[in-house]
This record gives sequence, structure tokens and C-alpha cells, in this order.
Amino acid sequence: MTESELPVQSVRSMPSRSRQLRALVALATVALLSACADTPLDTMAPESPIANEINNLFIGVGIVAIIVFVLVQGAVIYMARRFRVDAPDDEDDVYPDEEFPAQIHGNTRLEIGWTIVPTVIMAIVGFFTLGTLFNLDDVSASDDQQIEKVVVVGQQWWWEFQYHLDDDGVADIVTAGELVLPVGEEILLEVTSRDVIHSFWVPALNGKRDAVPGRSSPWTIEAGSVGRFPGECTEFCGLSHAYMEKWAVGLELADWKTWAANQMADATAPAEGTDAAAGWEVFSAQCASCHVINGLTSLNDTDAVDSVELYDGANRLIDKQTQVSGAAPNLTHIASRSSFAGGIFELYENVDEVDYLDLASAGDLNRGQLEAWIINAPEQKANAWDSPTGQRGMTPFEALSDDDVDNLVAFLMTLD
Ligand code: HEC
Ligand SMILES: [Cu+2]
Repeated sequence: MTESELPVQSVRSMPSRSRQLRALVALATVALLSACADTPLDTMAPESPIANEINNLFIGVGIVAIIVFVLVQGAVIYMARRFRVDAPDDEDDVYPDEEFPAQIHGNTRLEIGWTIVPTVIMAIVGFFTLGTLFNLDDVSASDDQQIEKVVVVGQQWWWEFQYHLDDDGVADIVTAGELVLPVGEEILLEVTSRDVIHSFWVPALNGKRDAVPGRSSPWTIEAGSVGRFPGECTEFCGLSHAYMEKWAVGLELADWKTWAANQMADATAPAEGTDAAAGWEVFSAQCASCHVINGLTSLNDTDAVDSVELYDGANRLIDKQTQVSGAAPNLTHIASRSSFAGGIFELYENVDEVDYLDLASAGDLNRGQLEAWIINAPEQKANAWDSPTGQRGMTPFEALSDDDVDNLVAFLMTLD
């Protein structure tokens, strides 16, 4: 480059830098606004040791990044102003014949400096990052846990949780939408999928792990405190990806044991002559082809669940265990859950006021939403029930009479 070109160059670069500045301001504004928004998925509100570690790493690296950013941008702004060349007042004017500083070619000390300093910074950041990564990858759970492992199965568009309380290979509890955990125990998860790739994430409790069909990815989760912690699917998985939520629920150990004992019990048939019994009849005819209720239904609606031939259609896991639903949430204890349909609707209106274990007895049923779901699920949550290339989700049941729907709800509410 010849010396005479330099002033023109520096003037030309000015609009692009101001555009850059404007973009930066816009970005910062968006970042600030989104930080202020009341988002339920708060990545900076850790409720477990490992989530705490991730958060600390994030803050540490963030501080380093902010310092580097301020120094570099400060230097850029300083130099831009210090060595600015004023444009001529008049268009016909040529640029003033500036005096140029001495032109140099390379500066060994500077170059060594700006190689070493970033290397040292990255080494420090890398040291802490790797430490956290190794901790995250360490999925060895201790032996004296309540739960051997939970197989987490993602599918369009909800999560199934198969609890193995011992190592006999048979799931002891199968539930959907809510992962209930004893506080303070790091539980082993095996994350997988029945169809496409999903990603399991409960930000308050741990980072993400992809759910890949045909693969079982180990992961851990620990609830550090009692509470309900929201989670989202974080790998785009089709139509209702945005409505594929879940909840992790932390319970004190004694409460968790009560919960688990209840979940392991079969459902009992409703007393004859009741609305619930009428609902069970409708359920057997309309719903049992997809939904399992331990002790009451089977997939082919002939025998009790222990003789079930489990669903083995295209793209689904073939699983010979009893109690494992193949295509739809296991409803054996639906009334004990706080939410339904992939965690997007609250089953009870007062979930935050009632103890989790008391929901079925003291919960204020969100009846309108549950009925709307039964009558036309795809309208409540887009799905692909009529897709010619692979049906997903619950079918609409608009032909049900009002009585049928009332009776179905009465029946479902006996499943606590
Ligand atoms: C074609 C299979 C199919 C049939 C038939 C079916 N469902 Fe479903 N149902 C599903 C699927 C799949 C889901 C999960 C949908 C989601 O969350 O996206 C579901 C979810 C539900 C849920 C919420 C469960 C939870 O834990 O989130 C309830 C309650 C329910 N169905 C009730 C019924 C009733 C009552 C009937 C009969 C009138 C019925 N279903 C018939 C497939 C079916
Ligand atoms: Cu998804």
C-alpha cells in the first residue's frame, strides 16, 4: 500500500465502524432485555452442585471476557480518535497532506506479547473449563442411592421416565412429563429417544444431554432442594418442539419414598355404577389402544398389563418390559402429576400452593384444559396424528358426548 492511499482508507473505514457500533449497541440492548424478561428457564439460578459449578464457570469466563472486551474495544476507540484524519470541508478539497508517523515493519516484542498474553488467558480459562467438563462427564453415581437409574426417553413431543430402582433390568415406575427426585442424591440417567434427536435440559439442575435414537447417553441429575424445576427440549425436533417441556421435582427423601411406593402400585378399578366406572368403559374403547394403565389395560385391550405385547411399530423401541408404554404416556398415576401434555398445561390450578404429594387430594383441577385436551388434543398442541408418513401424538375425539368426557375425567381423577 502506498502512503497516499492511507488517508482515504481510514476515512472509508469510518461508516463501517459506526455500523459496527450500532450493531453492538443493539446486541447489548437485546441481551439486557432478555435478561430482564421473566423467563422460567433461568440458567443462572442453580439448584444443584453441578449446576452451581456450571454457573460459576460461566460467571468467571464472563468476567474475563468482559475485561478483554473492554480493553480491546477501548484500545480500538482510543486509536480511532487519536489517529483520526478529518475529512475536508469542501468536496473539491483534497485531503490534507498529513504528516505520517514513522512506518514500521514488525515489532518482535509486541508480537511475542500479543501471542503470549492471549495464550495465558485461554490456558487459565481452559483449565477451569476442562475441570468442569470432566466433572460433568463423571456419571458414576454412588451405590446407596434410592434409584439405580432413570431411562429418559424423548419422543415427539413429550418425555417418558422409566425408573429402575434395582438392577433387574425391569422398569419399576414409568411416568411422563415429571421426573421426581429425592433431594440431595445424584441420580444416573440414560438418555435416549424413540424417534428423532431431542435434548434433555433442566437448567437449574444440570446442563444438556442429547437424546439420540438407538443410543443411550449417560447423564446425571440432582435436585439440590425441594421444588419444581422447569425443563425444555433443546434440540429442534419438529412441529411441537417448543411445547416439549418437562418438570423435575425435588422431594425430601421420606416424601420421595411415599411417592415411589404409590407410583409402583397398580391402579384399581373404579366401583361399579360410578361415573368413573362409566369413564373406564369409554377409556377401554377409545383410549387403551395407546395408553397403558397398570393393572387395568393393555395395549391390545385384552389382558392385564403383564401380558402386554408392547408396541413395536416403526421407529419405536421394542421393549418387552411390562409397564412401559410404547406410544403414549402411561396414565396409571396421571392424577398425581402437576402437569400434562409434555408439561405445558397445569393439571391443577393451585400447583404452587399445594404440596406435590397432596395434589391429587387438594389440587384444584384445571378441568377446562383437561377436557379440551381430551376432546381435541391436536388443537391444544399441534401434532401429527394424521400424518401419512408416521403418526405422532393423540388423536382428536370430537365425537365424545359431554357425558363421556365428564366420565373420562372422573375416571382419570381416580388414577392418583
Ligand atoms: C393414538 C394414540 C392415543 C389415543 C387413542 C389416546 N391418546 Fe392420550 N395421548 C397420546 C399421546 C401420544 C399423548 C402425549 C401427547 C403429548 O404430550 O404431546 C397423550 C396424552 C394424554 C394425556 C396427558 C398425559 C400426560 O401425562 O401428559 C391424557 C390425560 C390423555 N392422553 C388422555 C387420553 C384419553 C382420555 C384418551 C381417550 C379418549 C386418549 N388419551 C386417547 C396418545 C393417545
Ligand atoms: Cu425438541
